[in-house]
Order: sequence, then structure tokens, then C-alpha cells
Amino acid sequence: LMINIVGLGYIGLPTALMFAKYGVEVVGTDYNKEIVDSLNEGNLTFEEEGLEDLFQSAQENNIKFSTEYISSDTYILAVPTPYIEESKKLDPKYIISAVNSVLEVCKKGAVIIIESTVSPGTIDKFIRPVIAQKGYVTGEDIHIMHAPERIIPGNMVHELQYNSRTIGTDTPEVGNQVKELYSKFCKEDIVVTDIRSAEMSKVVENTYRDINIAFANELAKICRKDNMDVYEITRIANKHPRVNILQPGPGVGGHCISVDPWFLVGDYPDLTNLILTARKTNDSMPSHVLSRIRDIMREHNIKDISKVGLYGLAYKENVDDTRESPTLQLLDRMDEHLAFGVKVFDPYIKKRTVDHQFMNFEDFINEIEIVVVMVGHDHIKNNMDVIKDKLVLDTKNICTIDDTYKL
Ligand code: SAJ
Repeated sequence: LMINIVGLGYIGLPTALMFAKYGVEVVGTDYNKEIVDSLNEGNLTFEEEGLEDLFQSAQENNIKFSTEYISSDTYILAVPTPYIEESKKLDPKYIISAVNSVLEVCKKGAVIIIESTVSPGTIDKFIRPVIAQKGYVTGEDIHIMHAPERIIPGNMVHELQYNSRTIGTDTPEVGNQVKELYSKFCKEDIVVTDIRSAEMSKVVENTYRDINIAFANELAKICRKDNMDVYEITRIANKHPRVNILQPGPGVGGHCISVDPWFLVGDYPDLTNLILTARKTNDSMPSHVLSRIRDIMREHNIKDISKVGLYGLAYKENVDDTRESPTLQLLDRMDEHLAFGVKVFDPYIKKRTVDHQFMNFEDFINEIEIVVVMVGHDHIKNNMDVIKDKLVLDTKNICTIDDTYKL
């Protein structure tokens, strides 16, 4: 048995390493030569807890990386599935092209497992026709499956092994073989179901979280209006056995929770009032942060935006991923003068990714009067004494110093 894993990003790479660790012959394929070269030279392409050790074990078991697709009987596709800005619908171009490339080289009877999150109905609408066009019969020549990934950045290596997962298939017997395969490292329940249910349940999970975060964010705004303490109120409310309110924050970033609900809104515009409102609420948070920054500047008579520093550019704590990050959303909403003037620091981001004043921690701290904590990295938790004499806007409620401003 050999698995060709296509797409060596945040999902494909840990999955490839995990299968290799457990003794499966694995070739990881990515069209990006830089990623492939870096991995072949023994250098990981992103940081993630436990990934170095996993890489070590996978290398000992001879994992290979290539820009080519390999002739095999099992494929796992973990390629991006972005949405189209205007229509809010999924853009299937990367999965279509990956499936096409697989069909060029795969063996008869091959299993193609799509792990990328897709909008419900995508496989029927876009993937089956691609397979049929080549003259293959699904369920005989090719087995198409959907096994949506569920791992959370920051805890991926653990969750790969300890999250339950889903396998959507037309043919339960073959689905059960794939279940066996995943159970080499997945110690939790693996549910075999139909493809549409697998697609839908994944999008529903992320939408559920988006809505719950939106509720927390709306509460934060209500509490701000009348000077109530949202953290005290949620702490008390959460003591109720059936209440579990999440944490408000500067916005919802990442490539999952801020994207997947749009698939439902795009496909069911008349039926998704709640989902759309939640999305808009979460998207409004960076502007709320901006108005809080203005409040503090006014109160302290600070007129110069270069005295303001945004701590954190990643989309959440202890990761180096900046996709859809609240800080980038905030910079986007500032007019040019503000966006160029404000200072930015993130210990996980080494290079300047956008046009703003990105600097090292020492200069950052020395030059600013207001620290806006946008991300709760452990790094800032360990540097409370460094920021204790500044004005601090703590959007994540993680600071342990007196008199900080909150959302
Ligand atoms: N956030 C809040 N308040 C909270 C929790 C999160 O403001 O109480 C913010 C975070 O700061 C971040 C965003 O939401 O900006 C999303 O972070 P997250 O940690 O909730 O989730 P992701 O995007 O890192 O990963 C999610 C996970 N989905 C669920 O928990 C339902 C993960 O299991 C999925 O595998 C992943 O999406 C994915 O790839 O779909």
C-alpha cells in the first residue's frame, strides 16, 4: 500500500507525516517546488507543536516529497478550497485540477479521498463529472470519498490522533477499508457515512463555532455600551449547566471558520439569516477595536498613530498562520495614513508580509504608548512586566496587569 498525499500545507503535511510514522509508504506531492525542496532538505515549512518530532519519525520511515503525482491506489487530497468573493460560493478549481492530475496516473480501482473542506454538494456537482468525463465509473474504476479534516492549528498533532473523524463514501465496504487505514493513527471513533452528510457536517461544525463566537462578540459590544464587564458576566452565566459562552475577541480569522459559513450563505441565501448575521458580527470586530483605539487616544490626548502598536499578526495564539487574521482585517480597514503609521509586531512572523511598520519587540515597545493585544501568544503572557507601564488594550483578556482597557 502506498498513499500519495496531494497538497503539503497545514493539513496535508501533518497527515502525510502521521501516515509515514505509522509505517505506511507515503509520497507527498505539491506543485510548489519551494515547499518540496525545503521538505526534502529536512526543513519544515511552518511551525506547529510536535511537528518536528513527527517529521523526524516520518523521515526515518523514508517519506518522500515530489512535485509529481505518483501512480498509486490511494490518494488523499488536501488542497485549498477558497470561496469566490462576489458570489460567496466555493471555488473548486484546485480540487478539480488535483482530481484531473490523479486520474492521469492512478491505478484502476483507486480510492481518492478529499480532505479539503468543500461546500455541500461539491462532489456531486464538480467532481463526479470530472471522473465521468474520463470514462471512469465511480464505485468501480474510481472510489471517491470525503474525509474532512478536523484538526485545530496549535494542537494538530494531538487532534490527528484523538479527534473522531468522518468518511463519506458511496461504497461502505471500501469506506470501511479506508477507516482501517485511518485507524492506524486515529484512536477515536471513525464514522462511515454518505458523501453529502460528510460534506455538510464539516461545514456545520465550523458554522456552529462562528455563530457561538458571534454571540460572545455581540455581548462584548452590548457590555461596552453600558460599561458592564463581559468577562464577569460570561463567567457567571457559564456556571449554569447548560450555558457555555465562548470568548469575545478582535475578530474571527483563519482559513476555516471565517470561510465555511459563506458556503451555506452562498448556496441558501434565503435560509441563512442567522449564519449571515453571525458572519457580519464577527467581521465587524476589527472596526470595533479601531473605535476602542480611538477612545483611548482621545482620553490620553495621543494624536500620533505611530504611538500605537498592534501586538500579533497571526490569526490566533501560538501559530504562524496569518490567513484572514483580525490584525490584517484591522489594517485593511484603516485609511492609508493610519495603516502605514501604526506599528506591528508578532514573534511568529519573521518577514514583513504587508506594508506596515513591522519591527522587533524591543523597538516596538520603546516607540509606542498604546499596546493593542490582538493575539494571546504565550510570548506576550511571558512579557507582562515589559508592557505594564504602557496603556494596554487587551482584546483577548489575557493580561495579568492592572488597569487594562478591554474590548
Ligand atoms: N476565537 C474567538 N473566540 C473564541 C474562540 C476562537 O474569538 O472563543 C477566534 C480565534 O481567535 C480565531 C478564530 O476564532 O481568530 C478561529 O479560531 P479557532 O481556534 O476557533 O478555530 P480554527 O479556525 O483554528 O480551527 C477550526 C476548528 N473548528 C472547530 O473548532 C469547529 C478545527 O477543528 C477545524 O479543523 C478547522 O477550523 C478547519 O480547518 O476547519
